[in-house]
Amino acid sequence: MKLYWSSTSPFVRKVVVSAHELGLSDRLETIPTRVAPSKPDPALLPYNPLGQLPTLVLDDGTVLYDSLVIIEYLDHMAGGAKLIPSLAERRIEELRLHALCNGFLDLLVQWRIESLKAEKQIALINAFNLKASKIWTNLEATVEGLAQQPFGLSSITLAIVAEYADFRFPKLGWREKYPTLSDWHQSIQTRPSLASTRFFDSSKPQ
Ligand SMILES: N[C@@H](CCC(=O)N[C@@H](CS)C(=O)NCC(=O)O)C(=O)O
Repeated sequence: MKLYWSSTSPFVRKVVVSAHELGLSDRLETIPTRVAPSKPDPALLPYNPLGQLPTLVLDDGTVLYDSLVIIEYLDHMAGGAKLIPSLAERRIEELRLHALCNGFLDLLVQWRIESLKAEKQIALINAFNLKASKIWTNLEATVEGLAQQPFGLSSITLAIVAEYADFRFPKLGWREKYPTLSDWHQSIQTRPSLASTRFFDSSKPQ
């Protein structure tokens, strides 16, 4: 399977960490790809008209996106219900928490794009700040319950929120403000799936 990949994409990382947790990482051939909303990659568009990463091309030519669909597919390949529970109540809660964490990743990616612009929209930055503080507070209250659950889709996505915030927003200081979340992340960050897939900026020397 070919995975259109970038070392800085939190959505790609969800897929790579999930594959690792499921014992499928050696089945992924990664295709390094650079995309930005203003710079679609012409080589990716024939597979994914959204021009987004991650995109997975199966050996029979079937194309899958986005990250949630790819993870659901990998979970089925591994026997099912390993990362996403099958029973309705647990499944819905897992998907809701994933939606919160994944929406936070969307916000953080948009925030970074905006913060790199010469002329920033202050109203947008203010809205990002407001929503981020509400989301962190919600996650701080939720994480103790999450720690009791198997390490699945929502835990993976939350771990990536924490690491993406450290990677792209090192001055945010979220660890001091949200200590339960920070302690949880410290307790899981040595998992091989996370330790072997850290973010890195390929445009800078390692
Ligand atoms: N909902 C998608 C979001 C994917 C996404 O936003 N990927 C970014 C890279 S971090 C991208 O491809 N951006 C380029 C674009 O939107 O044109 C997912 O979960 O896979």
